[in-house]
Amino acid sequence: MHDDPARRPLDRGAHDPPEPFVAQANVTDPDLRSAFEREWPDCWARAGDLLEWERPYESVLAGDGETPPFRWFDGGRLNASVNCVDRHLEDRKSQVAIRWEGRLGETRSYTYLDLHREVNEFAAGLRSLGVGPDDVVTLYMPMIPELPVAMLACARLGAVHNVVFAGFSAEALAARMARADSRFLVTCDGYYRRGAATNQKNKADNARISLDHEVEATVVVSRLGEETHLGKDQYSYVDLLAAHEGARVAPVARDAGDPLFLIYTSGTTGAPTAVTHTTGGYLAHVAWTARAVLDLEPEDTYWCSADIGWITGHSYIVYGPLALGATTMLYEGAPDHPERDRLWRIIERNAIDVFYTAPTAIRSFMKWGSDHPERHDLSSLRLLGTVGEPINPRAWEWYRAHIGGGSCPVVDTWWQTETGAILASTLPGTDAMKPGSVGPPLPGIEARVVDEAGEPTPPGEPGHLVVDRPWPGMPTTLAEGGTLGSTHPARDDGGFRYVAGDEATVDEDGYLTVLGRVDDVINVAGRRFSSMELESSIVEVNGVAEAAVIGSADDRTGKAVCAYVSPERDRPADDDLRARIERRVREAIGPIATPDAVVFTPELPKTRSGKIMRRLLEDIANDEPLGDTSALRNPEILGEIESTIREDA
Ligand code: 6R9
Repeated sequence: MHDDPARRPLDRGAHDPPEPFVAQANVTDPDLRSAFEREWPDCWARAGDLLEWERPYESVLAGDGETPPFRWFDGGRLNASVNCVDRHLEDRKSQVAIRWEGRLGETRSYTYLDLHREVNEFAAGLRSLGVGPDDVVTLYMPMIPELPVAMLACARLGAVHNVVFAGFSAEALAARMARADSRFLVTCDGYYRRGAATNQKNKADNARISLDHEVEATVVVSRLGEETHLGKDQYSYVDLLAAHEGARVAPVARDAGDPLFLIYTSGTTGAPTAVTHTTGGYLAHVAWTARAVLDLEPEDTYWCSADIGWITGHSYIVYGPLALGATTMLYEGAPDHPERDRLWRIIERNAIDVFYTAPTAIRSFMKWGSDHPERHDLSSLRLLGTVGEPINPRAWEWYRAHIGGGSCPVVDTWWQTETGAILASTLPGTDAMKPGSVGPPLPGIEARVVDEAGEPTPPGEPGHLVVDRPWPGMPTTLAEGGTLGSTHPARDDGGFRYVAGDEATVDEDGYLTVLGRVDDVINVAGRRFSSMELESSIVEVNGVAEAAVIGSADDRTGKAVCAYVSPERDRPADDDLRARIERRVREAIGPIATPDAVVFTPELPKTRSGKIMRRLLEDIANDEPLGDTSALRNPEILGEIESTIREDA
């Protein structure tokens, strides 16, 4: 795409796609974006046609594409489990579909044939317990193969799954079951966390007791292999499979717009809310992006290190890779157990082709040092991806050099629980990569940056990231014409607009840089700073691993910059480091942004999916009562930070 020097992005540090990669890439047509533009919305047939339909769709998008309801693949009927399992039997029944590595180092592999058998048997089991189309089945399990099996078994029956992250409390589980009116639960006896066994069944029982409605059936997977007491309406997973050995369940054909699952948003800024994703539009969108952005092919062994409890795991551990017939890796453990090279060991042993992870993980890898990946042969890797937060250019370069050996493209993919699938990213076979920028909107996606009045911002000027056209993976609320999150700034002409709640800029090449959540913008004396630009300048300082920047109340400037900094391994957190941080911010951004306070902390507070929770740091800095901490993974760090601040004061 950038052979013509005039079209080459001017930015220092841009990387062209490596030639050996391009030679084999799934998408290499430099004009794909304009083809999508010309053919919109029919261009999305490229996604729909990756699926097997029981009844073909009549139109890619019914109606004028401007006014809801938006019916993607209208008239089409399909079953998601057929698309992720049955249809691969002909060509690759003996190929591994799911390869699992447990916390204690155990491994298990399911071929597509194995997966087909177990999904059918479990679907038969669920059906015998009364599960039918549109019933909501809550799945409360760690990263074990029974979780994707249960998801696909629900899909086979036309039931709607509701995965709740295994680390959530009984109370959080109960709230999510109550809101979904979910009368079926699949859980496990327990699982290992940091070397110790946790009692998951206990949490599930407590949730059940606190619910106002009755739970008709609970299925318990034995992960620990110990004797578990099963009460009334409780069933053992293996017994249920045995009772339905060899059973075949006819897949229930669903309308393209019928729900496949519901899932809760991550809740970095507000309370988590549920969104529902569709069977046809969602599956087509995740399959297409897994193919075009992650470059997946059926021969690939692919690993996304997210948890299935989050949207990333739904879309890019389970549905995307399995729809394409690839081998998807499932890892139950922690990245630093027993050693800090655990992930690199897994990549080496399984010859992983494509690896997808989050900036928070990459920052940890940097903190732990490059000697860990250097001890392993990572040459099987062809492409790297990242998702979840803005990635600082320094972390991006580290990832490319130390994990990708300098020869893998790195795709920085922007999307959300609400969008279901990737909406913005470079296409690795055609687009130059700019570290820190996610790249252009995907073909067929009308993502843009607008100001408070709703008008497109000039290049480099921050504004609201919005999506001005429907997309196949959109959730049912938006498809039906409802709203999600903020509706400001709306379009003048009243046309479709989804306001993503992120702040972004766009450059002359149409590349988007996501700066962070709109709520995390800091206004110092009338100048708006994004957390991302300040944090990026701080992590450029030698010795800094991670930083989170928030605004603390200031009489003079309205807000003052307060930086929480976590130093690199074995580096001192001293006045010298503090001075270098202040100097760097002054140089990179300007004196007005110089931090008023630099607080050192061994860790930053993060959600269970690894996103920095700046809202809580803001509460601490402003001496306010802490807001909702239920989404936090490391609540104990807040107390430490509070006492550090008080000692310093
Ligand atoms: C998939 C997922 C969504 C929020 C989103 C944005 C942030 C995700 C990003 C990114 C910068 C990227 N985000 N990808 N920010 N660059 N490549 O993470 O979904 O948990 O709902 O979070 O994550 O702020 O709005 P979800």
